[in-house]
Amino acid sequence: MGTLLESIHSPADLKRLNYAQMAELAEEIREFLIQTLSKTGGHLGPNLGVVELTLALHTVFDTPTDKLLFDVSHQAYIHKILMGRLDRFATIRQPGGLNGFMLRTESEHDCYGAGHAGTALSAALGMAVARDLSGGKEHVIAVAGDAAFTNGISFEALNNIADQTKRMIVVLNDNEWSIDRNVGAIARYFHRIVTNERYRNLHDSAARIVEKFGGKTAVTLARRAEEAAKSMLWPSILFEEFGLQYFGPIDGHNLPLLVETFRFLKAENRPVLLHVLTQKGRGYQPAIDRQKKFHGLGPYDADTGDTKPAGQPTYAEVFATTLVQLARQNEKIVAITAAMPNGTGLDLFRPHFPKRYFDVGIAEEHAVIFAAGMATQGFRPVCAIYSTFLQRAFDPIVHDVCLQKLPVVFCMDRAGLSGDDGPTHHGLFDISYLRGIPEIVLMAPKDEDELADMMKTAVEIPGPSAIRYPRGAVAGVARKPEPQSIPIGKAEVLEDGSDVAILGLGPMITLARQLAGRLEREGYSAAVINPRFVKPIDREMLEHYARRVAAFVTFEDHVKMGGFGTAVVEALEDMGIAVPVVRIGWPDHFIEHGKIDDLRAKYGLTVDAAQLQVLPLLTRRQRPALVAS
Ligand SMILES: Cc1ncc(C[n+]2csc(CCOP(=O)(O)OP(=O)(O)O)c2C)c(N)n1
Repeated sequence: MGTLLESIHSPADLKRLNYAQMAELAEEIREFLIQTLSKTGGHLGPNLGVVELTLALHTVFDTPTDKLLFDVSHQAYIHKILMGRLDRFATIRQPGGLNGFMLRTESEHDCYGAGHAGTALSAALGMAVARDLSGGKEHVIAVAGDAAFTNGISFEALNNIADQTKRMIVVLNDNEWSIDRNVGAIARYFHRIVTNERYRNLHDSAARIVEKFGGKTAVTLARRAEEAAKSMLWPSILFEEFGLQYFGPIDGHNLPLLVETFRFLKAENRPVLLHVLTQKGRGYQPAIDRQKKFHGLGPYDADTGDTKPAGQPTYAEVFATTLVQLARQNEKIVAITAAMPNGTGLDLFRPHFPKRYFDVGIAEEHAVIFAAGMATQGFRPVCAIYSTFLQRAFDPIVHDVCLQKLPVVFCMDRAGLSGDDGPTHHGLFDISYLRGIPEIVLMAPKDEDELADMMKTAVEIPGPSAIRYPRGAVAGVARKPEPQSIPIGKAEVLEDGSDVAILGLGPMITLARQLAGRLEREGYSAAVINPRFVKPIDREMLEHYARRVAAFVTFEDHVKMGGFGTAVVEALEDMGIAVPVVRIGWPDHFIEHGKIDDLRAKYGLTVDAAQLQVLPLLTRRQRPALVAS
């Protein structure tokens, strides 16, 4: 690690540097990021793009007094490094270490936590208005990527900003990429501004002025910066109509230009938007060449950027290849993603059916209502949206899809604990938020073969349906050449038994099997059941076992509250049956980031914990005949 970086302990240390030192520091930070993240994994590309931008922001503004927000905040690593977390940075995304996003509990410099896109402008406006009401003087700056402007909330905020405050700075960090290429009219609009010759000339001459005078006396600098900024000022119709003064586009890697521009904007008494052009992956060729991969990735070889070859396919890949199979048989099937073609696997579907593939941008609510519209016209939309991001679309699911009984299929990847990304990304609430909605069929496959069967079933259901499956590698079972539909609302009994019925939802069936094995060895007869359906739940199966067993055990990778186990309890209660249910799932609080196995052990999602809870219930029943076997 270079000496300059080590010498930065506070915002004041940063402010003492001249431009040459800042440029040196920027290079040190890049090298530090490339090396450190090669071991931990993380959002390398986005952070390499905002090194100079973050340095400039922290040079001009004073956090924690001034409020600096990053949209999504996956690009806030440099902010963390500069704001007191250099020593711990190697722990990022590691158990017990720094979170990969901004966290209010992690530092006073993290004024707002995030992980989902589109929140920075609204939250910043809230802070600016709070400041105005309480007579404060601080600055509020929201940094948002170009893809964040494909999100409705950003525009809802823009619609409000000029009416509510006179002082707020929005920085549009435009690198032309979302995770994939940014899409839609807004992306094209930004592109037109950037490629417009007139803008280019203006900003080139502005950059020359600032470069020429950078380093001279403060008075000269201030005057020249103002001239530079004014010469860059060129009304961008869109933002001007929203009442924000538009500046830019400026080179987001030119430190003096950034610093002087922020100094100028700091003195403005009107809401402003600065359009900054950056390059994702700047300074690291593997990240520039492989933009999608380096948006966010696991450990890699720092010299080559290579990662370990994947072993088993992922659930996302099985989802995508199955959808191709199904789409061949049914021309009404269309696929929709909200800016996640890569993560959901739909980029494998796109080349087969380019006209039946839709990336709507980071716009989950729109994605769902758009699907509803297509469904009214006889299409079979399949919305591939992570469990955590589908939270955004709760009302469209209720109001547009389910209320109208429209046959939209929700394929929820990353359902269950997401691991390293932490609480903003864990998919632990989808059963709770979907289960209470009338009309929806909710399923969870135990393995990849069943995922394919459930997808076939889902596209045949005349109403809404949802399938939840986890992040990462599949179970590795044999696959049927063609998926088969399964009977709706019917569980699959894998092993019959008469003392205890163990239900393992989705891949949690593995824990159910392990528990059954242990209990069998203790002399109990254990049934192992793959519930398949959370809704409609198989009441016949529950009633059948309720008459025979002393207890049920449910395993789910979901919060217990409102989850699958709760559905079992409710169904038994409705049937007037009193059999104890040991529910194994996540407790009623937000789970931190970490390794999945460690967190399961910590929070009792284990066979040991289940055994401990269920044994007393079985012992009380006293079954000597079985104990003897
Ligand atoms: C609501 C929501 N949907 C999807 C995502 C997944 N996601 C994380 S970052 C990202 C792209 C962000 O692009 P941009 O804002 O332009 O920032 P960049 O990474 O290019 O710096 C997406 C789609 C998310 N975080 N939140």
